[in-house]
Amino acid sequence: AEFEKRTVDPAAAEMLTAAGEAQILTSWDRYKAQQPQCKFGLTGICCRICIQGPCRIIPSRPGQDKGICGASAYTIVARNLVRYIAGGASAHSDHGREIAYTLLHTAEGHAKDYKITDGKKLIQVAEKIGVATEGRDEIEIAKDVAVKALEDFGKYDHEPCTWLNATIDEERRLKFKHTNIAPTAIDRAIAQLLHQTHIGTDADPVNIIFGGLKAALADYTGMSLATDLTDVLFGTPQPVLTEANLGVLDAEKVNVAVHGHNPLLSQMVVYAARELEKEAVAAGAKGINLVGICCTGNEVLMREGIPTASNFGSQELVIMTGALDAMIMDVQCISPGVKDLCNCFHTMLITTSNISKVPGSVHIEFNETTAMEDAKKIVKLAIAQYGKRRPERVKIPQLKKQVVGGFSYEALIDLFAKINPDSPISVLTDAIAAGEIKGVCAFAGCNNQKTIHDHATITIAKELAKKDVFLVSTGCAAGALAKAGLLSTEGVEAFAGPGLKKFIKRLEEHSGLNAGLPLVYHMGSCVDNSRVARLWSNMAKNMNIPVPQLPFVASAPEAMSEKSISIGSWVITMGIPCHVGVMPPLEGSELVHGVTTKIARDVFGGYFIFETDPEKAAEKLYERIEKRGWKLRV
Ligand code: BF8
Ligand code: SF4
Repeated sequence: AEFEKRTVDPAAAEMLTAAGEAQILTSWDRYKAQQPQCKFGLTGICCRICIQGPCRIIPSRPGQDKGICGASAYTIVARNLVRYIAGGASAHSDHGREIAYTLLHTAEGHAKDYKITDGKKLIQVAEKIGVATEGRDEIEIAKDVAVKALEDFGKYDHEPCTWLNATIDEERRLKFKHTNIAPTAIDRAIAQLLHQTHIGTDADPVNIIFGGLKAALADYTGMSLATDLTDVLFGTPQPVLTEANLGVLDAEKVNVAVHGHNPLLSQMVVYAARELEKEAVAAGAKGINLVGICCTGNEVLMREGIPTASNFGSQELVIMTGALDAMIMDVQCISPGVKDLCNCFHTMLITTSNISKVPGSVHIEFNETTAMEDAKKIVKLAIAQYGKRRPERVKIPQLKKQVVGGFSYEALIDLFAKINPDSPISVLTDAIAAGEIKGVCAFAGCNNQKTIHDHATITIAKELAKKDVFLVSTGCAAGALAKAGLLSTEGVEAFAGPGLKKFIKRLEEHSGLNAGLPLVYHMGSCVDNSRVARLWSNMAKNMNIPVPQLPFVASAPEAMSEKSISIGSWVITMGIPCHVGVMPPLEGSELVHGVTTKIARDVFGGYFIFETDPEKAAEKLYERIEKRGWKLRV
């Protein structure tokens, strides 16, 4: 019963009990040990930007109502907030840059293990960004597309980034121009934001926030090109049947987890594991069982149907099963605490990126020029590790749910086209106009120890489904929904309201798939929130309204990372209300809080809704959907 307060995932609860009995500490214990957390930090009024600090603001105390340099609470809160965006945009866009380099090197023949898998997508992307396609072969086009992508990082003209400009409508183009927040180069927007928030540069909180929004749109740019080019290299996801939760581990096979974000690695591991199946059998196993954790797990779930073992919050507990032979990590959201768990079991932690190492783990540098060789080396280590597994310590919770995933924007459109081939998106927008479904909510983001693991995400999704809201998801939110069975037809039966059920069943009848359609549509990893943006922009276009009038909302019920803050920030900038279920550190300034929740609404139409109670959050989100939908129907 105690663990009910920690997680609503029964498999995670089982493993937490086991960890408790074995006196193995996890992030749950460390969260507790951190209490109480510092109020100055929690409300954003601790400044450590220069080494005169830390300066902590007490508004009521003369002299301490400002930092040593004279910075007010609003300056400090704004600076701290936008520096998260700089961090998030760096992570997402650097990921995008690696994909772009690999596409370039593939076209130049230096990355021989990669190829252009989706030529159709390549042509579409080329046309979108103005690269000539007529009479040219794929390699030439791919090279130009990759160069254009790389230019978005550092071009020196004053035009907005190509991937941004090509994917927004005229109304937003003008809005971003008038507010001067369209980035001209991704790296510049991030570097400029760090400059802007250096001691003694910008003290104006509103100006600082607008600088933050420019970096957030740089984040969007990097994500959009990452999704596009990954689809070109590995294929655009199509509906796929798989499973989620710890029950996907197989006691009789070599269990290998890919963890992190970069599909350049995880996709190669998928290929390598297929080739090395026989070696696993020679080692006494029944084969290789590849599972995913976090977003790289989402990447290979979407394209290859690789099952999900866990999301961010329960990553350590995959090792707690005693059945994981190797955890292969690349970058982002890998808790260093996994190494402590590995030390208690036979699990080998393998790092692969030169910017992402963990002391005591095995490092196999992964290079695009030797990708397959590297991936095989890694998988072979996992196979060798299998022999060290201690069967008496294996305890796999027999819990898993079916997942129907793979809903890229294209896959959703294909699904709609079965009903209306002339205007597929109308299938969705007509249903909204008719009131059959009320609108769309996109779930994104993480797990956060400040919330009960998976609880808010699942609760809000169920509430909105009941009220006939069409649901899509990405990232670790999708992981939470997957483990709860909401990415399967089981979810439709249990939770869809009458209108939503009718809508999904109508799609299902025409789908031609050999599985029922899910309640929530998995659109991919966190960078794939670009797919979600594509969905709302094409819905708005089809309905002939600007995005801020669309009954479309977003929710990050368990936001945690800097990346989730940068995503949320571009989401509101695009005109979408965005709920966040964890209070970010900005209560130390009424002004900054007001800008993100109110002023943003006047300027962009999108704004943050901070609400830590999931039931209330669902009500607030629904109210926004209703209001926008109602305006459309009168
Ligand atoms: O990019 S949802 S915990 S894994 S940040 Fe991280 Fe958050 Fe998960 Fe993916 Ni996204
Ligand atoms: Fe203090 Fe100003 Fe330095 Fe921040 S920048 S630590 S408020 S002196």
